Amino acid sequence: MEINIQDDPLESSSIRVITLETNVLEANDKIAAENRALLKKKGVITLNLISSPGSGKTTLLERTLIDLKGKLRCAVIEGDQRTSRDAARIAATGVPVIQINTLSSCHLEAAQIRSGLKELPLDDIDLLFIENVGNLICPSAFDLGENYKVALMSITEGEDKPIKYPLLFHLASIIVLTKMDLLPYLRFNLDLCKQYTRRINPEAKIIETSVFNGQGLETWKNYLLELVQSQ
Ligand SMILES: Nc1nc2c(ncn2[C@@H]2O[C@H](COP(=O)(O)OP(=O)(O)OP(=O)(O)O)[C@@H](O)[C@H]2O)c(=O)[nH]1
Ligand SMILES: [Mg+2]
Repeated sequence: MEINIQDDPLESSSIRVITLETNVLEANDKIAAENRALLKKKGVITLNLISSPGSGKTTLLERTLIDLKGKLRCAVIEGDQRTSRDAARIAATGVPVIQINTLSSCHLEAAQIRSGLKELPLDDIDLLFIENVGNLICPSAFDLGENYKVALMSITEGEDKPIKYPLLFHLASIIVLTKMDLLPYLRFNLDLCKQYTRRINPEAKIIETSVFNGQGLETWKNYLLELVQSQ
């Protein structure tokens, strides 16, 4: 049945929005597939790190990159709405890094990653981290061509985030709880958080970490090494 868009302006506007979103995502997915094929050809494993702003993505990366030096050849693509502050932090570790500023957008898109990949020495990289724009919702919808999505959640955010923002936690292969050193000072129910997470994603690996006291970092780094070695 055809909808007469003149009769129902509300209906017509919602139909147009859905069509636009579908087109945008289809175009994005096509480029993401090309990125994925290129990365596979070059033997690069790629992780897309997604979380709320300030949950500790860059801090975990800084520490990881320093610790993995000499074991894995890493690179980073940083996504932020503005500034190159995170890229400067990563560059200080000596690892190749590209900063993308998304300006008005709240997530990275595959075309931006395609541009970033052109600037990186892919033949000399084993593991590529993409730090997405700090946002728990939008980045999950946009495939970038990564092998795995990594959801980070700091325990200061409250244990209910996995059920309130389920898409990311559903899609993530790895869920990293950050800032575990703060547990004694918070009213954060770790068991409940894990129960909520398992409701959304029974399979994902959950790693409890703190960059400040070192908790879980060996598990995280061993996981990364295994990912690369098993490809
Ligand atoms: N207590 C504690 N604080 C941490 C830890 N890791 C990071 N932080 C603090 O959390 C704040 C944000 O850290 P970032 O690494 O910049 O967070 P981010 O997720 O990269 O932030 P955006 O890129 O802006 O989304 C900083 O003040 C860090 O020092 C941790 O393990 N424990
Ligand atoms: Mg950051």
